[in-house]
Amino acid sequence: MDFRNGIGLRPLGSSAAEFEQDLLSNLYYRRGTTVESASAQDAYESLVLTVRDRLAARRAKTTAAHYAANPRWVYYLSAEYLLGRQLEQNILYSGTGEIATAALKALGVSPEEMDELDIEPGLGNGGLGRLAACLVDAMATLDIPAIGYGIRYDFGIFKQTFVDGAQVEKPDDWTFQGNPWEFPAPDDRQTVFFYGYTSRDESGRTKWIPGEIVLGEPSHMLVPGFGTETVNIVRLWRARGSESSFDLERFSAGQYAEAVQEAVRAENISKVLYPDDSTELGRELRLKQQYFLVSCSLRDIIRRFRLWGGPWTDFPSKAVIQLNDTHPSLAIPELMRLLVDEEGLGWDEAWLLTQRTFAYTCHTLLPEALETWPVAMFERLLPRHLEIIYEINQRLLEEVRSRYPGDTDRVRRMSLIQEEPERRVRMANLAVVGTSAVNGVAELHSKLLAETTLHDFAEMWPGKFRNVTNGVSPRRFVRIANPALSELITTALGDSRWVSDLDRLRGLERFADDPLFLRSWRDIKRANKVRLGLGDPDALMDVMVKRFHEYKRQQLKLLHVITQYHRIKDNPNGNHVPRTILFAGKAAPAYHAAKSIIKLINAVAAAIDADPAVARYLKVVFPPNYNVTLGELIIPAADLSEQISLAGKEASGTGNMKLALNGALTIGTLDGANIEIRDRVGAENFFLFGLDTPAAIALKSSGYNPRSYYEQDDELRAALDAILSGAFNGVGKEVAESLLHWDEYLTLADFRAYVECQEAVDRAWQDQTAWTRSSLLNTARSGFFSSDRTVSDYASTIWHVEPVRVARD
Ligand code: NBG
Repeated sequence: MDFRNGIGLRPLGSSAAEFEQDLLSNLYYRRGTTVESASAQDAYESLVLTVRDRLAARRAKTTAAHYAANPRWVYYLSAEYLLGRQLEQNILYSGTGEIATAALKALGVSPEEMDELDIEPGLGNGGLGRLAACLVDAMATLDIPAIGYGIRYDFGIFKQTFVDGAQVEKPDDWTFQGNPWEFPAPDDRQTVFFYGYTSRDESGRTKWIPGEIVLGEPSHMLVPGFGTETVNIVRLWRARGSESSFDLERFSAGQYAEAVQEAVRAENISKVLYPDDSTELGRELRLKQQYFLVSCSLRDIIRRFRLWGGPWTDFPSKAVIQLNDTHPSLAIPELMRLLVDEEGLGWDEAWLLTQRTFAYTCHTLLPEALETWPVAMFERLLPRHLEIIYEINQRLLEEVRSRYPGDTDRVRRMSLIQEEPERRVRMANLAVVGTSAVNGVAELHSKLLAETTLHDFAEMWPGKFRNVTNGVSPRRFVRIANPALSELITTALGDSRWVSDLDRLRGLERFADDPLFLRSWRDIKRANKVRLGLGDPDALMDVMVKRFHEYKRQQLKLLHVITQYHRIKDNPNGNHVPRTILFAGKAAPAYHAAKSIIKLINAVAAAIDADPAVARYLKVVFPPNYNVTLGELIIPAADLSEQISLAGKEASGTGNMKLALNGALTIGTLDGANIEIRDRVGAENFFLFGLDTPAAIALKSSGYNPRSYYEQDDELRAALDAILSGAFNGVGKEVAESLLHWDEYLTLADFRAYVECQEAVDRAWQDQTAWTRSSLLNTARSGFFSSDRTVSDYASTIWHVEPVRVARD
């Protein structure tokens, strides 16, 4: 292999003329068409190739620099990536914006038309997948040698449509037109085993004799750094049958389905992203996906390790593997299997290497969201891994017994195997035991993890636990999403260094009392509302965008909307602050309670629209199919950011950060990263309400009775009664019933405090100068929430990696 990659290549020009020349060459030679007959798709793909080539040249230089440095690499394993559209990002990162726009004129198309053809790869569900994308962006920006590994699902997160207000899911065939951004690398394909049995040879070594063999074929997408030459990659695996999986004999005999069944079974592994981000689906195919990702990626990591040679003892100093939640935690027994069974290392040595190589990020607190798998399924699908897990467990429990003699309850809790009601493997316990660092994703979350969900482990190994507060990409969510604001910030600060050094936003504080500046700030917010095109741009834009989950409490927001509706109806000539309430987000297809809430929101929106006396002051909009692209339009237009989860339930939230950075004021509980946002932007620029975590726990354990709130609060009762009486087209009675009888997430308990806090929002809105000042201060003081800061925290406290700079030409 030649690692002087890229050296000696003809450099790609940086002038408009050269870009245009390359664009036309791509049109002729790669698309096989001409300017006269090119379709929009032809133009788009030629443009992609022209931009991509410029990044590919940097990629080659990056590879060469990395190879020479032989550094410790970060391998980020994640079942999900929500990368967002690539075109605008890659044009920005390659610095080709102006020359691309000029060149497109030659083809008679606009950059906006091209963006419309750029399909977002929806390979994730929500915050966890988008966080993975923000982290790989930051790793490249900080020149950290890294690869993100994931799955190239044929179908990403479903497309959400509404039929009579109800969510209906449509498949997301995101590669229908192909994906011009990716580089297939079939020569790096890997072989993955499933099922079968184990046996021991004469020397006592275990061998796994598989029952099914599947191929994993990688392709990668480029992950450029901003303001640097580094281009990293995400490598995504796609499952396929082996060469012999097509049965020609059967095909010839007319048994068409049977002829391809083996290949179809293999390909199903990477067919769909599971549309579920909090609860375990309990399906074998999902476990198969997880093992598929892990097995392909580890073999690839080892292949790369071997390029340099070196003994296994060096492995942890060349690779740190970050597990994004428990989905890839099978990597722990898989590395043990490779080291012990295939490489012949002793258990103890292999275990030390394994622990030193892995680190684990936990993204939840909900116990029901911690993955477990039935032992019986494991035994069938991954017989050798189950043996290894038993061995790890035996050693773990020995240690627990010797540290805490007689504490059988603790042994039961810490075991990797849950015994009742069904034997299951606890993946979070495995991930904690098999790694050297475990982190939560916000201060409160990390604290609660150590005190509750993972308490026994934190007590036994306190040094393993830490916090790394999440962050978001300032490129994606400010520079690209909000170009007008970015320009204003750059002008105010004198340069654009803030884009990769977000603490510089602090410099905006000097303008907090400058009326002209505040005027421009407000004008941009208004223009962003016009760009979004939903609701009156002079109304307060009140935004709740996130997955639908009862703990996030969209139902609380909705009860406030109904209350506001009633107040306006009762007093149509009152002094009401006009608001547009924007909801967006998807519910897991099998999550009926969340889908009922969606349907009810749409019904309430329709009732309000139909009532002209109310519609002047209140409008509810619910654009379907929330994704990164839609988020980039909505977030810059928001005045108010709704972060109203029950305290102690939202691990972090990252939408809260994106909104604050774009100058929205938060109304929120003391949950997740809200706490840190409030600490930074200042309590006077944040609308706080509701129970805190200890109060929520105390209320629950004292025997919470939601009905007492209903009985004592007239407005709450009126809102729930309206739903129960069928006022919204008869929709949503089950939502109200469930709140009255159960209300798992204390919605009714927080209702009054929330409504009063919304009154404070209305009062604050009346003074536009003060509001705009707060908006500016939210942006100025949110620099901490850059994913660059998150990645440098990981790099210094967990990964212990150094940047490798790629020289400019
Ligand atoms: C989610 C949390 C969010 C958090 C993201 C990213 C899962 C399992 N967890 O609060 O619910 O912001 O992870 O850390 O999807």
